[in-house]
This record gives sequence, C-alpha cells and structure tokens, in this order.
Amino acid sequence: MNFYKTTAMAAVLLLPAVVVAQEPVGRGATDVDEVIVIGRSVTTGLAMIKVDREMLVDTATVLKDIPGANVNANGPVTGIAQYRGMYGDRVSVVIDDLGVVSGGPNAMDAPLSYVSPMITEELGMTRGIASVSLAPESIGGHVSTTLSRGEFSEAGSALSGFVGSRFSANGNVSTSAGRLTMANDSHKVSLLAELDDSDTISTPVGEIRPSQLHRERSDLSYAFAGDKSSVLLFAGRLNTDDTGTSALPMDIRYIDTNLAGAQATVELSDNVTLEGRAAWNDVEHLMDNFGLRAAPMPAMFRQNLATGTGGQISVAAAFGLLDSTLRVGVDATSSDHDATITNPNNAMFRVDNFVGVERDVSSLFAEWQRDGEYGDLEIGLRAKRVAADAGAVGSSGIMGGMGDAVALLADAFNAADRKQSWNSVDAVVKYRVQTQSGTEWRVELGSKTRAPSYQELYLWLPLQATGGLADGRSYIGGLDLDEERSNEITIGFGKDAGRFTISPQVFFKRVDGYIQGVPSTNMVANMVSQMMSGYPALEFSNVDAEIYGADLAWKLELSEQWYLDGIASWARGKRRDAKDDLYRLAPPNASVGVTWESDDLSVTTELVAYAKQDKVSVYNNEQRTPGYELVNAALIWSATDSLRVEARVDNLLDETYQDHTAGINRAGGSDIPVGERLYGTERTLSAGLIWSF
Ligand SMILES: [Cu+2]
Repeated sequence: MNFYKTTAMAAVLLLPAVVVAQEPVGRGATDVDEVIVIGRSVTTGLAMIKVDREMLVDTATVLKDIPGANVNANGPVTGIAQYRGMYGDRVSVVIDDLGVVSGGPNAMDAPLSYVSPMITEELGMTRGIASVSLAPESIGGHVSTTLSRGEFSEAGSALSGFVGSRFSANGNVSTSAGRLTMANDSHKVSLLAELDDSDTISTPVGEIRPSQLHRERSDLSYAFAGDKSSVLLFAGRLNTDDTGTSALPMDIRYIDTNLAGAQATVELSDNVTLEGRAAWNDVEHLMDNFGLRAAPMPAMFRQNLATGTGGQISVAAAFGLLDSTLRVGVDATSSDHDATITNPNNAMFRVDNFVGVERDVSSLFAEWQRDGEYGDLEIGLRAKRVAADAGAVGSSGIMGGMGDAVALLADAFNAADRKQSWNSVDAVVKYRVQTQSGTEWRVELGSKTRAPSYQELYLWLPLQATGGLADGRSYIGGLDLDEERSNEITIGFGKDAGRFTISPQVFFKRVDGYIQGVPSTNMVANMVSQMMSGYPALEFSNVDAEIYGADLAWKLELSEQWYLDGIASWARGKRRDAKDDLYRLAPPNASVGVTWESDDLSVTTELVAYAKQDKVSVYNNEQRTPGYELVNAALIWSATDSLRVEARVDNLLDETYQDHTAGINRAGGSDIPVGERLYGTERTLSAGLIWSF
C-alpha cells in the first residue's frame, strides 16, 4: 500500500514536470497564460471558479481547487479560507466587493457561508499579493465573490432565470435554488433564493454526529446601467438553523443575518471615474453544547448568544493619466460584537464572553498602474488606522474557588486600558513582463499588516472562542498585542506553449509579530483553564514566523476532446523565535484530472493526493495526519439549451481518510471518538438538474 501511495503521489507531483520537458519551447506561443478547464481558470494573477457550476454545499470547498488555497472546515457550512499558510481574519473575503461582519466569535458564519453555491457566480482568488485597492486588511490574501444576479437584456424587457436542485445520497444533502430576473437594457430587478438541507453525513468509519445542516439565503437587488453610470442596490437574508460544527465546542442553533448594500460608479469625464460603496449587516446567533450533540450533565449545559453588527463605506476615484492609471480612495469599516454565555438549567449562571466590543478600521490608499512596453508596473500604498475597545465584563452563578478566580480575571480586565489603536502603512509593488517567447514573468513585493482581532484582544476568560481555531485549547487575549507585519515576495511565470499551459509561483513571507497562542504566565487563567478543559491556558501573543512554498496550475490538451489538468500546492510555516511549526497548515497536495469534452457533454475523472502532515505545532498539541489519495468523477450534460444534467461521485474508491484542516471531533455521541481527527465522507453519489430560461 505504501508503495502505491508513494508512486501515486510522485506521479501526481511529477507529471507536470515531465510534460514540460517534452514540450517544444516557443511553439504556437500566444500572449495568454490562462489555464482554463470546465468552469475554472488560472492565470499568474488570478484563479477563478464559476461556483454555480460546481456541485457543493459550502462554497469555501472550491478553494481546494485553487493553487495555494485550502479550507479549514469546522462543519458542513463553516469553511474558513486558507491561502499560502494563512487563514481566518488574515484572508480578506468580499461579496460583490463588500466585506461582511461575522457574528460568531468562532467564525461559524465565516464570510464564505454567506455565498450559497448555486446562487454564486464566481469566486476569484488573487494569486500572490493582493493589491492595496482590493481590501483594507488583506495580509494573507484576497477572495472575491459575486452573487449571480442575472444579465441586463439588450433586446428589450425580458424575464430570465433558473430553477435547480441537487441531491446527494450521503446524508440526503439537498441544495435547491432559483433566480428570477426582470430586465431591460438599463434596469434590472433580481430575486435569488437558495435552500440547503441535510441529515447526518457518513464516513467509512461511521457517522459524524452532529453534521446536519439547514441554511436559507435570499437576495433582492436592483441594478441600473447607464452610459456613464451604474448602480446596484441589494438587501438579503441568511437563516441558518441547527447545523453541526463537530470541530468546535458548540453547534449552530441559529444564525439570522440581514444584509444590505449599495454601489455606484459615475464617469465624471473621459479620465475620471468615481466609485462609491456602502454595506451593512446585522447578525444574531445562538449556539449551544447540548441541543444537537450528546448533552453533558445539566449543570454543564452552555449556550452562547452572540451578535455582530457593522458596515463599510468606501469612495474611490480612478484618474486616467497619460500612460497610466491612478486610483485613490478612502475606506471605513466598523463592527460591534457582544456574546453572553448562559445555562438554561441555571438562571443564575451567566458569563459575559464579549461586551460592547468595537473594532473600526479607517484607511486611505493610492495605487498607480502603468502598462508599458517594457512591462506592467503597479505601486500601491495604504495608510491604515485600526481602533478597538471593549466594555466591562462580569459573571454570575459560578460557585466556590472557581467563581473567585473568574471574578479576579474580570476585575483585572475591567481595570485595564482596553482602548487600543494601531497605525500602519501597507505597500505593494507588482511588476510583470511578457518575454518574446510568450512567457509572462511576475515579481511581487509586499509589506502588509494585520491588527489583532477582537478575540485575540478581549478574550478575558480562558475559552475556545478563537475565530474558529478549533484546536480544543482555551485562550486568553492579550491587551498589549502589536499588529503583525508580513514582508513577502512572490515570483512566478505563466507559459502558454500551444497545447500546454502552466503557471507556477514561489513565495516567501517573513512575518514579524505573528499572532498566535503561547503558554500563558497568568496563574489565575491557567488554574481556571485547567479546571474547565484539563489544559493550562494559551495566551495570544506576538511571535516571529516565516512561511514559504510554491504552487502551480497546468493543463495539457491531448486532442480536440481530451485534456489533462492539475494543480499542486505546498506551504511550510514555522516560527523563527522558537522551534515550532505553525498550526493547521494544509499538507502538500496535488490533483490531476482527465477530461473528455464535447459540445454538450463533459466527463472528468480526477485523482487528488494529500501528503501526510507531520509539520505540526507543539504549543497546542496539534495531531499529525497521514496522507491519502481520492478518486472523484463528474459529468455535466447540456441535454438542451435550457436543461443541464449533472452527476458526480466523490471518493469513488471509498477511501478512509482524514483531512488535516478539518479539525478534531469535540462532540460526544458521534461514531468518531472525541479527540480524534474527523474523517472524510464515504463514497458519495450526487445528481442535479438545472433549468434556465
Ligand atoms: Cu457560534
């Protein structure tokens, strides 16, 4: 078995190299370096996936098909984006260019949970360093998504849309969605809705309990497109109910979010365009440790009611200069968070998890871009101020010495200076040049910062509310945290040699002040943590780290109908100030697909291989994970112009495997023991029908 594993892994990793060696250089070179496969494309600058073409429940899953990207899944719809060794708040995620405020202190409503897959047109991941204009905070990368709100109708007023449903036999997973668009050439009204539902998911070693999900998402929008201006207004809702998150200490009972936003662009003159954006959302979220999973003793019942509210306003202008473009803009985001833990069996029990927490970011940027004869150059600067504050905390109903210790921690927190701010400047320089032979070279330099998250600052009592780290350890915040700064270089090329296309990149990031947990020296916190979880507390602190690696996408066209394609990703993260590896990095992985494609039918089989992850962090007892290989197959048939039939088999060989980034089971009463890494799904058949009009 080991021999086959090694051989398969080697084949997956080396195949592109073999192909390169055989390809004559320079033949049929064009100035396009794009790797395009069904619904996907990868260039040196951007990886793009048409999400509505993929059969999935959690949009974050498509990140696994993007070189360098992966997902930390704490449950069926809680995928946290990971890119080149960074994840969580470090990776910026926008929906229609606007950020969203997560309500859950453990990222149960991570930003990508707001883009249900059947109503999401595209997900784009900036390869390499994100331009400063894309987002105010983007130290680890940038993911951009758009909802599919239909097209304007050039041929007069028209009604268009789709209805579709997909079903998966493992866990009776169903996703159903529809869109209705009324449009003419300048006005458009679109109504979108998706319903996702499932029972318990099975793996080759048994059921993951709880793993059911129920999510409803809707969006109503109006858009205007004129000669010199455009407008988009939208309002939407997300309602998630009773959804398991086995890798976390509690499950989702509900997440109710209202969202609204507006965008406008005006062309003031031939050379000046103005853009304005505003967004707001409001989340109410309840989670507990007894409703969906095996309940503890009545005295240990816990539920956490969390709210998050916030918004974003930005204004930017683009000036067309002689042979370049200058963009300048200002941006302000604001978010408020509260969370209170209670026990329904004990009216006395209450712990203020977060009280009156505010985190505001204001920034301004300038970005200059020139497309020249000797290459394209981009230089961007963003000056940023992050301000955070939190209210006084307390607790009640905790007995004995434990109650005294918790009161001590609360008193210390309340007496401390909780109002903090950080000022910094981010800088990005990108250069790309096209050589005679059609190779596009790209060099990017970046220096970017991230101020601490509110959890990293204001977790005053050792708890596992850590933005979804899911390491089973209790953390306390650090009120004197510095921001972290990543100095990064990315070098890569894109080569299009006729039938063969490839776009590899290497990167190196030196991160000063990298924020992660270290063993706490607070004896009271350690005592409380020891009594609650069996381990002493970890305290968010600034350490020094480095992350480096490489990733690539490639495609080889064998004939009109046949092609091979694949991606490979590798990221290595370690501390510089101590001998330890960074937590929860996806292991080296690669995939190879074989596709047969005609006008109305495409059939793909892919081999996905993950190496073992033995570069694990000691500070929080991260477990190693063995490697594995999976075979998947998919079919898309356009039966008529308006009817699409889809079928898919995941894990065709019914392999027993554990995804390193999936987390450790925390839920009692599951077929997977508490403390054991969650297993991947067993062989799963899915089918779907989509009718568009
Ligand atoms: Cu939650």
